[in-house]
Amino acid sequence: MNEYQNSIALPFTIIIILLFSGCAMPEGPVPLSGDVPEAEGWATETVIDGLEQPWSIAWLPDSTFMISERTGQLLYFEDYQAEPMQISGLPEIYVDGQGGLMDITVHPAYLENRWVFLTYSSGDEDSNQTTVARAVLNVEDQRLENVEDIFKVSPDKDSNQHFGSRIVWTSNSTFALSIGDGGNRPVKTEGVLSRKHAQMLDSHLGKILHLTQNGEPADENPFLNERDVFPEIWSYGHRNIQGLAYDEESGRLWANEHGSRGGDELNLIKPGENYGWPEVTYSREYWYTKITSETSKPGMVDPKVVWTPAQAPSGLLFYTGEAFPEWQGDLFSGGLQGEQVRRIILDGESVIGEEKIPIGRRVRDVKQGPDGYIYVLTAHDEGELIRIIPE
Ligand SMILES: [Ca+2]
Repeated sequence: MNEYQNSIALPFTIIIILLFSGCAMPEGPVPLSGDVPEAEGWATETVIDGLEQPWSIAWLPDSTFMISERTGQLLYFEDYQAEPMQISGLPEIYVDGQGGLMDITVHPAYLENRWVFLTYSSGDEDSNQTTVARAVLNVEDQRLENVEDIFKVSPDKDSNQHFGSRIVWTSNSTFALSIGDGGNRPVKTEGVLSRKHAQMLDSHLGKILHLTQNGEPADENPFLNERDVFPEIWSYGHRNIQGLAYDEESGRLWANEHGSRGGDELNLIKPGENYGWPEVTYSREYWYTKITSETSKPGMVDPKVVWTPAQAPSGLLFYTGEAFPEWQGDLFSGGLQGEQVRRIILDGESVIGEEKIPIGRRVRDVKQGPDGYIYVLTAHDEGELIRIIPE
């Protein structure tokens, strides 16, 4: 080792120690959740394989189901053994980076209106946005009809990152919709660092929105009559939410949220509240410098769980099924990076414990099937539908 090598070796060693020790992570009022015990009494079975980057699964009232693939296909399955049928009539989808065909959901009164809703990235690399489309599903012909873009995010952006894009129904005619902040530093939108849009109330980026089935702001939204504020906003200060769950009994809305490096969050969402990004966060830039030294501030809501190291959460379920009576009333949160599902044990609004269900593959979506089992989609090119059943 010559003198020059020696002079860079020591600082380099210190950086490596900091990177792997975790001791330089920001301190704050919420304890960091690292590894947790494994849940008991479950087993997994692969139900479907060969899916192309599946993003979401939704069942129709007759227990047939659809799976969206990010690369732009919507598949319909009559049962778990059947060959998939490709549904035609989709809108033109901008498939790039994190964008493409994303969430798929069935209207609560589907038997009356045959409506399905999907989220996708529209536009092109210079100008794109998350869009919600509503369509009538013609099952006989495997076709979408009367396809209508009922909501488009504003402003347009030119990155292929952070589309957010989960939908969860909050009543028979309204839904919450998560929208990402638009991209990592140094990505800008309309001349402003994209992440700063999360704190801007005249931008949909970095928000949870609350819409009617026609794409209008819902009646009870917190900012309906304020000047220069987008009336669709339900909560703000979010980075990128890819998991939303609604507890119909209590009316609680839960969201998991990607941090940058570490600092992923579980939040209890209340209307009008600020969840902090990027003013307060437990996460760091991907290259490890601080985003901010603050993890908490008055007027901003602390997360219920902070995942460091990152889970990269995607998919969130509030479980009510009969297959796992002990798990009723708990949340199940998928992890792309974590390659597991986290059981988050709830007592009302409090998190009282956490367990893991290792999957060993990147988890994109977590849903409860009509049979009460938990279903997991893995995000790979050769993605799978995995069923979690009692052992
Ligand atoms: Ca936050």
